[in-house]
Amino acid sequence: MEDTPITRPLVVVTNREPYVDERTRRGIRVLPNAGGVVSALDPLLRKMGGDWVAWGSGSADRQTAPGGIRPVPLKDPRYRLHRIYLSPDEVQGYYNRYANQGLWPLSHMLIERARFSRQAWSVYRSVNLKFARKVAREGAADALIFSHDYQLALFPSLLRQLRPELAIAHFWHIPWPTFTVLRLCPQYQEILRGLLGADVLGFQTDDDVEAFLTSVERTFRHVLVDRTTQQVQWQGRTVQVTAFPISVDIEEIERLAQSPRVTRFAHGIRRRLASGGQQLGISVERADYTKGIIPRLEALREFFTRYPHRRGQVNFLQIVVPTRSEVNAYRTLFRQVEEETERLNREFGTADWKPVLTVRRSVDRTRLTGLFRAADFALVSSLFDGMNLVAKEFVSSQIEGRGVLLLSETAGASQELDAALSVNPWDPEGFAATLEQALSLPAEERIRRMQAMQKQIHGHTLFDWVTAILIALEAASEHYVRT
Ligand code: GDG
Repeated sequence: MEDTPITRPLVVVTNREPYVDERTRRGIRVLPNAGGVVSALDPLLRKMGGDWVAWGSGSADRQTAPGGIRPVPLKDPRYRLHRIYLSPDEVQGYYNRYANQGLWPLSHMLIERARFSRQAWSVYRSVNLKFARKVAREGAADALIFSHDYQLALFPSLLRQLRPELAIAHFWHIPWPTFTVLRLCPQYQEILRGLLGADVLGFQTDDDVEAFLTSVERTFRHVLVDRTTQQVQWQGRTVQVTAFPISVDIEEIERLAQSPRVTRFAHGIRRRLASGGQQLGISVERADYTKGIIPRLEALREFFTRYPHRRGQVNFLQIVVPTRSEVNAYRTLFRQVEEETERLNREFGTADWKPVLTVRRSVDRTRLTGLFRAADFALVSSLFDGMNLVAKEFVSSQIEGRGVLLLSETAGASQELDAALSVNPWDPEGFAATLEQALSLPAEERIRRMQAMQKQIHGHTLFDWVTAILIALEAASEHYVRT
């Protein structure tokens, strides 16, 4: 990234902030946000410098950001974090309700879970306007504005109205639903208009781009949509709609995976497994219903039923990180996972073996990388997933190439990682059979598959993702700067 061709000032805009400052009895604690979006953008801004606008959600956030600006890092700052403060009602309407109970399930095509209300919509709109006003006040004329995801769908057009000359790229991290599903959202036309305020609209896969272009075509009959160039002519401007599959910093992960600490940790796990002749499987995700945790437990039940010789041989570790606990559906899911796991363990477990172990909190990056390195297989069972970074992180950590990745065919990552064994989370019997196949794969075949996927990720890193979007944005917005 040192040799990044980007020279214009960068402003990143996200819902979540990269660092949350929390007041504790022992003073202020800085909590880095471990989500996919943030871990992608923080290293970039640290290298390039710039500004990041986000919701300040920490109890000590005001204290560490005099005038709303918090330097990052606090000592020897590399970039500025601009915090936007939201009232409890705003958080409820904009984030918990419209974004997380409406757009999130809709985009993952789990329509029975989607709830929309005009009241939540109006709060969603006003918070998007708050973000737009902040950037409009402070953004330099030649700045590249890079906004993100389903919480800020209206931001591009609201900012465009306030500052027509600004260059705006918006990246949609989750799937784009088919038009049949999209139109169930009462405000879908406004959502489309909101996004079309950008110069560059990025999606994870070509399927998402195709679904988005179809939505535009079907909604606005007279708008010109060019499938070859993937451009939409919108209110006298050209909107470039392109797939930019997000990725990971594989070199950094490899460095960490080979570090003495991770190596010691991973070897320790392997020694314990070898003494019992056992294999280790792993899954890691936020406790979100889109990740297919319950279907995966069903597949495991099927697996231990159909292949009884595997009982006592396979240890499965599921890391389930609490998330969005203000939303009912998430609390219910967390309980269901507990119940289903206990049931499975009661059914198959013995005095000295439990099929599934659960960790119910976030695990630090060093341990996580050690577990990824040591594991014999990983299960990514998403019902729908924009990309799924866990799949790419697992592959990047597999120094010995021993592990097999079982990857849901409905996760964006499956379009690139074609040497994974693909599973359908809706098909427990097929899932179980594929797990049996994975456990029986010879070592050379495992290594061959893993190396093919590692090569693929080396060719498309996180920095390639960011650079491609910003280059497209510079190109798309050159005329604003010239005129
Ligand atoms: C959205 C889209 C898209 C998780 N548990 C722990 C932990 N994590 C880290 C993972 C990974 C990130 O959180 C999760 O990213 P995913 O991509 O898997 O999933 P979402 O959070 O749903 O992300 C998704 C992504 O945006 C980026 O565009 O790929 O499709 O839904 O980095 O490692 N990290 C640590 N401990 C944990 O316990 N340290």
